[in-house]
Amino acid sequence: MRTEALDRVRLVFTLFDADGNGVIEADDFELMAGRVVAAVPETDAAKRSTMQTAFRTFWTALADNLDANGDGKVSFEEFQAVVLDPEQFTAAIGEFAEALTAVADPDGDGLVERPAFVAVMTAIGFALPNIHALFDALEPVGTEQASVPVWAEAIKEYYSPDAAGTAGDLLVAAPVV
Ligand SMILES: [Ca+2]
Ligand SMILES: [Ca+2]
Repeated sequence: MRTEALDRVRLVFTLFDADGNGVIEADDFELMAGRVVAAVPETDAAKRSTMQTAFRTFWTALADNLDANGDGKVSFEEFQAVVLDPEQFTAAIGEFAEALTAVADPDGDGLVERPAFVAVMTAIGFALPNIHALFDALEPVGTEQASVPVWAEAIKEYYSPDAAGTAGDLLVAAPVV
């Protein structure tokens, strides 16, 4: 496994453990979905509902594949297996990425404005300087809008164990002050 992938796994585990109790559970995904919905209040009910479903599907895929001892919780030790067999999560991650980015694009024009991008990524738990660095990497210079499909691809790539030097690594990098 690449170091970059392990760093991402560590960060993703921390983010997914939304209530910070040290394990990932169904409640964490409900909490995260609620935060994202609150971050983009202008998004319509259909997109919200699709996103909530995608978050639940993602949790189910994680639990089915990673909860080795069947206690309904995914510990960090269990979670590390995500990078050993990422293909099992490709479909769930794809659905998650599409639904999450759609919520940040309420008018559905395929572009996300910086404030909506920042609101959603902050709701997920990323650090502000890293969020802006990722937006700058995705955005055609000076437009203050990024492509929603390019963002969704960056999310999918983020989970790839062999990827290095990806835009998503900007989320792991130490915040630039
Ligand atoms: Ca938790
Ligand atoms: Ca477990």
